[in-house]
Amino acid sequence: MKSKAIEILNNNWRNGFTVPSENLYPFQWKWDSGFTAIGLAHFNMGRAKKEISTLLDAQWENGLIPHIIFHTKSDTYFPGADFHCSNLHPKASKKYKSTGMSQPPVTGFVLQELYRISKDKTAILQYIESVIDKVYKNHNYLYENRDPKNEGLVYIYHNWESGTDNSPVWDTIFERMDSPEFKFNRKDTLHVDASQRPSHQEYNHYLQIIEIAKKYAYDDAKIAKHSPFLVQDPLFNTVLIKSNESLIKLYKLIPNSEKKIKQLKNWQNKAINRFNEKLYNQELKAYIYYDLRADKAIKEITSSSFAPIFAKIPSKKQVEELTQNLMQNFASDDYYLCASYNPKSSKFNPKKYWRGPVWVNLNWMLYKGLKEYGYQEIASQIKKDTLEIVQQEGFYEYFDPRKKEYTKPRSKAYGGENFSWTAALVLDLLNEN
Ligand code: 2M8
Repeated sequence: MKSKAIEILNNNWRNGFTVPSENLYPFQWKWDSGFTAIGLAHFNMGRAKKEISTLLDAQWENGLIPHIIFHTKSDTYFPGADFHCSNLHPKASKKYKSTGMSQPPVTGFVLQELYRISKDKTAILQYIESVIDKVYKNHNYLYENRDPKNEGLVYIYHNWESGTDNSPVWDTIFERMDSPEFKFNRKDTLHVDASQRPSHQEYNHYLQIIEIAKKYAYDDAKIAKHSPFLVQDPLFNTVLIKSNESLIKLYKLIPNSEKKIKQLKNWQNKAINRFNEKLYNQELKAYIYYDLRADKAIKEITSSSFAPIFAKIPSKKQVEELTQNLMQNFASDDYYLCASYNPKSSKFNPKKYWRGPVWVNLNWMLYKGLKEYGYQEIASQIKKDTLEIVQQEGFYEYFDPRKKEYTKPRSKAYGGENFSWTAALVLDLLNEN
């Protein structure tokens, strides 16, 4: 399994960065890049560093790190740089074409992972010193521009910023939108069966939100006022909090960092308190989403509802409730951990992208968090489930959570093949003692 994972990462390497999956995703994606660097670090630290440096090189002058960096031309993906027109923003990267939105800010905790994995702590610390301020600047951008009510929680303005693109959570937002019918040719469905991808109507909404952002030249304050999609997402905020914590730990190893540590701690305290106050739902015993445009909570349980375990956000009581919920509703004897959407809901679709399938990056985060809290048994089950489905099906993008399907001969793995973060994170799990 290890050698296959390395082979995939080698094949997906493109002279400075890794594509998530050939043809389906032919550019550099922000959070994919971070997860991939963790895998690369196990066999080629130079490449792991290069992956992160390339990503950070595309940072905008205002601190935003874009969600896609279009390093090369490709006609296998839509929408490309010409649709996004991110150069409408005066502080967009002049060096690279990119989208005008971001993705979960993984880079902080990824640097800490590189430090953990590296055998040469002096050399890796030297590297971290050379890039860490860019990551800090990214967090500063988020708190200054994505938190209009100064709550300590940042918003996302597009479902693509969440990383969980077509989660049923966004349905109520799209129902409120009156998006036009765009004329475009889908490219994703040339590579993957349409039943495993978002619908055409959903793409109309995705494109419409971008059109609105373009109308305001990607200005954050105007987006906060006018975007039909404005959400405090538990996953995005979890990742930011986890990365804050990593930056604090790493800055402690770097001289003259007191001011930044102080600021990070301020962000962190405020964020964790507000997160628990606003996003923990006592009745559902899970973290939920907040729709800032409608000014109300979206009470849905997804794998993101458990993600705060990764950043030590829940109290002991909350983590007990969360794990009971996870085991009762998402595990039982019938499902592999962890479905991306509540398997007991009528909208659960075990094959369709973020509406049900298991994703390795979410499993990896849950595994790490549960272990830290001392839930060794559930953590081990997540690791075992992850390795079992990949072993049986291959390094796919997402997997069917229904165990009984695995007794049948047809494929239970969906989306892109030879998927980079699946390979990278499986490699990380396999390299653990
Ligand atoms: C998926 O999203 C892209 C748009 O960003 C797409 O469907 O075209 C998501 O799973 C996202 O989380 C991921 O980063 C990206 C590349 O793997 O693919």
